Amino acid sequence: MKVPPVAMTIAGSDSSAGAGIQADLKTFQALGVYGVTAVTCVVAETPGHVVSLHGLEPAIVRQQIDVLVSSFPIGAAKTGLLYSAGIVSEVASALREFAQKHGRELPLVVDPVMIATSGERLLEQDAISRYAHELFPLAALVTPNLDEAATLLGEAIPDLAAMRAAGQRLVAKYRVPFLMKGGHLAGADATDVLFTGSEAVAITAPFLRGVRTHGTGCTYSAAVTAGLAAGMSLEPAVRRAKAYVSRTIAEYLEWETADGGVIHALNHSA
Ligand code: PXL
Repeated sequence: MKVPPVAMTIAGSDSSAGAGIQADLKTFQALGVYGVTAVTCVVAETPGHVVSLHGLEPAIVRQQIDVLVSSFPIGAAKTGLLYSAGIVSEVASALREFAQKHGRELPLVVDPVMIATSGERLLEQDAISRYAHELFPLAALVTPNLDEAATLLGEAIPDLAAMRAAGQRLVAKYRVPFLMKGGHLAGADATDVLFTGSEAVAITAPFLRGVRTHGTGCTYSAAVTAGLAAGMSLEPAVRRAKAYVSRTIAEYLEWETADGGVIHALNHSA
């Protein structure tokens, strides 16, 4: 008999399986954690193109969370694409109720997914302020990329110095740890900075050119969640997650399409 750690993802379904709950489950599995899912929306897409996005009723998302937390010994959870303001509030309410009932918070990684790597908007505009007021206070870690951090602060983040300043401000404002993901700052390295309030720790890996990296954000936050579910503390969980994501990118998968293009995917067996 085996008793693996359990992690819950609350996120959208990506038909191409590179991002969303599919990426989360592959990541949990690869890191020895059993994953359970609360689906928020269904996205019909290929890695470069979102065709349609259909959100579920907040009550349906709530039912999935409630049935999971009342049966599985969930060690940590993450949120990915939450789609609407109503879902953000419902998720926050379910997690607050969990904390009240159990006398402890469920370690929560909040990946504030707003825009796809391909540029399409995924989150309704009015959901952003709900994140700040309702979900961030419950987080063990928030993992914005530079575009998401810029949206949260209302200003551009053009370089590493601006990223460091932005991280300090986000931590001071919301009083929870932030992992600022600098992968979009094209340079020789992909540098992220973990802000815990007392400290700012840079975490770096070589930047790999020419790979279409749909799903890296989901994979990264899922890998951190897997670490927390297994009892790791925050910084080691983030360092291991960064190494995991880098591996899935370095050993990427590739197919040719009928029209002569290529599709890339992260390799979770790497
Ligand atoms: O990569 C962001 C993302 C997250 N979640 C879902 C997605 C996407 C990108 O397309 O479809 C469900």
